[in-house]
Amino acid sequence: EARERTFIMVKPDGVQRGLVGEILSRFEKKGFKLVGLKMDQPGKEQFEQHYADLSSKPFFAGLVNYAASGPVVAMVWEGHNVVKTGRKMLGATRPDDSEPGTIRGDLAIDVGRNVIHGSDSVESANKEIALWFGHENLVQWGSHSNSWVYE
Ligand code: YYY
Ligand code: MG
Repeated sequence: EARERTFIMVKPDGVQRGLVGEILSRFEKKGFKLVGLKMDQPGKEQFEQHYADLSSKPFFAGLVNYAASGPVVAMVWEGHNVVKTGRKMLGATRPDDSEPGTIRGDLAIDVGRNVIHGSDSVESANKEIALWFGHENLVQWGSHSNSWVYE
């Protein structure tokens, strides 16, 4: 059956701070299936597209500079309700509004260094997956855990 997909990215601060394994592990342990993974350092143009909806915000230029300032780790995770659940796992945009137990609540302090990106809707996820991977480049595989994760 077709399951939902979301785009998750460890931003440059998360990579520099050695948080890639921790973040990947949270999604993996939850039971979601990894179907795309790459380290990348694209130019600012890609982040201008990725964050196009925010182009009129005062923090846009700083956000794009920061995002392009070092390597990121991009992932696509698949599973039931993964977009909404992924956002819950991230926490709020502002780490000081994020509950302990969430990625930003546990691992970040500043909104401008909040370590991770996650798609905010299925529609955004589809756009972001197309931009970063291309849907045809994701890996389709059968997880042996499937029948132990889903009833
Ligand atoms: O989806 P999410 O990352 O939680 O927040 P967005 O509203 O899409 O903003 C993207 C990104 O921009 C956010 O993760 C940090 C940064 N940002 C900021 O630096 N200052 C703000 N007031 C709001 C967002
Ligand atoms: Mg967003």
